[in-house]
Amino acid sequence: MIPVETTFLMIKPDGVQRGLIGKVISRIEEKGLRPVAMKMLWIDEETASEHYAEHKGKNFYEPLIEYITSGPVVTMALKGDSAISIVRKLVGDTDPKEAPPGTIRGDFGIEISRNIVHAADSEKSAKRELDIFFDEEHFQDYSRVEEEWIYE
Ligand code: FUP
Repeated sequence: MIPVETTFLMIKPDGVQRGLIGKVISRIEEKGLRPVAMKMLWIDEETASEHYAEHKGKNFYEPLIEYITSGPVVTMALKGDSAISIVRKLVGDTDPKEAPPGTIRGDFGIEISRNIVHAADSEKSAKRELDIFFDEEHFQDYSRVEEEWIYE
């Protein structure tokens, strides 16, 4: 059976400011993943600290919170076969210097503290992060006509 998953992706403030929203979404769509929820918002400190709770106390935590709350972001839920690992591969390594060309961070970024996008790294974090940013009513239940040509 195909392991259909829903993952969480965020275009961070630098991605929005640099006009990369369309390019990031294009890569997701072209790969064949289905956006099932999408929202633009300006994250407050409380939500930022919940989202990045695992990094609290680390030396990059304060600048990270400042960065993620510095402007609007675009959040989305993406559904498809193995969506979590596929999106992590499309996004590339955390440090854009290490991320290979062809990945979002590899093509558009240089510094780790300005790495354009966030993507959930496991089933557990996908669920946790989707719960932070979306309610049940935000998810759209549909399929794309081309899916019968993407999946066998
Ligand atoms: P990722 O899952 O790829 O977003 O990476 P992490 O959860 O490990 O880190 C979250 C964010 O913290 C990264 F997107 C960038 C920032 N970070 C730094 O600024 N410096 C570091 O040394 C590690 C992470």
